[in-house]
Amino acid sequence: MRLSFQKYQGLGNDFLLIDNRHQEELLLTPEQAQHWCDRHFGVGADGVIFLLAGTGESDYRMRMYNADGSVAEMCGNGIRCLAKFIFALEGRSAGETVRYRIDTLAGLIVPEVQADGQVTVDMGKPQLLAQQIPTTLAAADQKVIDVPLMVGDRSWLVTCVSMGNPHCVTFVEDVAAVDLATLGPQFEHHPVFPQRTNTEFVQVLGSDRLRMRVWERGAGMTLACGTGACATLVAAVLTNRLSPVGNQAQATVELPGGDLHIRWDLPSQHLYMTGPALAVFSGTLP
Ligand code: ZDP
Repeated sequence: MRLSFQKYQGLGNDFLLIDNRHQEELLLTPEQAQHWCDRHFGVGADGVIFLLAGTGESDYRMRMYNADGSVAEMCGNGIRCLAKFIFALEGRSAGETVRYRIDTLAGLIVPEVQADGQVTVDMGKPQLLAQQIPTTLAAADQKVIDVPLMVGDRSWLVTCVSMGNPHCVTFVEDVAAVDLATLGPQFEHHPVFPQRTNTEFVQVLGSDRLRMRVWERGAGMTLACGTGACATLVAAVLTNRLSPVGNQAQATVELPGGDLHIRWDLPSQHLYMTGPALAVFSGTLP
C-alpha cells in the first residue's frame, strides 16, 4: 500500500502528518512509525501525527507516536503543525483565522491559526500532583517543586509538571554546559518516573526570558518542545524564578530551534503557546 504523508516542522521539531480521517485504525503501526522516523533508513522525523475525524465535541482528533514508536499523549509543536495541516486540507487561504477543537489523549486542546500564519494554542491546564506526572518523587497528592533527585554523580533540584505528558524541569546557571546526551537518558529512564519523562534544563535570562534545552521521551535531543516550554514557564513561576504581572505570567522561551511565546493565565490556569509551524514537503511511503 502506498501512503501519502506531509512533513511539517515547528522550530525544527519535525513530524510526519498522516490524513487518517476516513478510518479508525491508524494507518501506520508503531514499528512502521519508528522505521519512517529514522533519519537514515526512513524519512526522518521526531514523531508521526495522525489526523482523525472529530467526535462531536471535537472538530478532529490527534494521535501521536514518538520516533521510538511509543505513544505520546500530547505534542505542543506537533499540534501547531496539525492545525496548519488541517488548514491546508480544508483549502483555507492565508490570512484567515481559524480555531480547531482537537481531541488528544491529554484532553481537548484548541489551536488557532492566526492571520500571520503563526499558531496560538490553548494548551489547557498544567497538572502538578505527583500521581498526575506520574512520579514517586513525592506523595501522590503533593507537588514536586525543587525536589532533590540523584542523577549521575550529583543531586539536581527538579520541578515536575504534566501537560498531559510528563516533564521534569531543572534550572541551571548555564544550559550550554549541560551534558544533555548523557544526562537526558538517565532522567528519562529514572525509576522515579514510571511513564518515563521529558527532561528540560532551563536558564533564566531575564524577567520574561528563559532558555531551555530538552531531552524528549521517546525522541531524544530535539530542537524544540512545545509542551516542555509550557512546563518550563510553570516551573519558573512555581519556584519564584519568574514573577507574574497582574493575573498572568509570560515569557519568551528560547529553544535551540527558535523562540516560543508562552502565557499562563492564572485565573483560568490555561496556558497559551504561540509559535510557527510550516510545511516542509509531501511524499509517498512505498
Ligand atoms: O511526551 C512525549 O513523549 C514527547 N516526546 C511528545 C512530544 C512533545 C513535543 N516535543 C512537544 O512539542 O510538545 C513534540
